[in-house]
Amino acid sequence: MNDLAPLAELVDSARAEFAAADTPAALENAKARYLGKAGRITELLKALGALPIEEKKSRGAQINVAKQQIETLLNARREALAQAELQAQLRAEALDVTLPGRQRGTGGLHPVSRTIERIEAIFGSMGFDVADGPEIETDWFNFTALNSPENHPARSMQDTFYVDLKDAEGRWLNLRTHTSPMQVRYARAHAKKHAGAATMPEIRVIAPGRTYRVDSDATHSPMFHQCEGLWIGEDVSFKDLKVVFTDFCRAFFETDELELRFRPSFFPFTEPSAEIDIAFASGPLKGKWLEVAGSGQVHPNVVRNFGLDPERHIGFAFGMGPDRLTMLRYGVNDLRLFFEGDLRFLSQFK
Ligand code: 2NL
Repeated sequence: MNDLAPLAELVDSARAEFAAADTPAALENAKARYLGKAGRITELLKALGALPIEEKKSRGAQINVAKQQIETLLNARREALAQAELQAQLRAEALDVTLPGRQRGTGGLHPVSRTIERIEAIFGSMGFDVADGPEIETDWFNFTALNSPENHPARSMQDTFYVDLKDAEGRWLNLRTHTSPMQVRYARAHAKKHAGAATMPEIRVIAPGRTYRVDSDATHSPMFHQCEGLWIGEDVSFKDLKVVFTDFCRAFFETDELELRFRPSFFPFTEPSAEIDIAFASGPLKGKWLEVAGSGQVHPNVVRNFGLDPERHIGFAFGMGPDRLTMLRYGVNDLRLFFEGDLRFLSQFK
């Protein structure tokens, strides 16, 4: 009896079904149809029981050969599907190592911060300390100590930002309108430290920082910067102010070719007072007088509020705007650009 032909066909059809199975699950289903409990090979083996012993042996051997061939086909297909899955995963996770790396942007100092650092370095070289302190001030430090009259317009809500908090005297706190209150704090601490001593070291300090006024246009920002300077000693005069400020301007603008003009003015906290103008001898602003600072001899009432005797301790003070100095130095004509935080503008100063 030749039953080999149907067995060969069975192996061929298993090969075709395994090849058609394109997922491991489909392959296991196909396997069940041949080798499972009710699979075709299993059925054939079960049927052996009814045959006589000699036939059972030879037929059984034939079926087992077919069974082994099908198992070999199954394992080959399993291996092929596992390989295909691995290759697909590798393709999905592929990295292109030739792509350029992600850039990490470099930061930079704000142009106004650069100006303040330059101011600190220049005055530092002349022996000035740098002080900083609260941006929310009391009425006394911001106005009264600086000889500002009780009814001065600067104290009005139209000019000054008030905070919904009161100090020990029941007066509203404000956002400091200048950095002078910090110098008052510094001078008072200095005077207290040396109280009772025969001599007191000079006060030489600058106070840079944020200041606030109710004002907003191309040349005024509600938040702006100020840097004030103070030099108090026993014989510090207006002449010293002229020397110090001239040296500062030459260092800051990196030229000796500039003129300074001290134009009489008025501030409550100084007497006499002067606006300081400069004019460059060359460049785009040649010959044009530019106002860069206010200044003067510290008013005796203010010296008294430092806790010092104005008959003994005298000196000068000045105040300037680092924002305006930055505009002058870089030729920027709209102050608001500095405070909008647009990196396309700011990164040009790195
Ligand atoms: C201006 C005017 C000035 C001062 C600021 C000052 C500070 C103390 C005592 C006396 Cl503690 N004066 N500062 C003096 C004169 C002018 O600034 O126009 N700044 C941009």
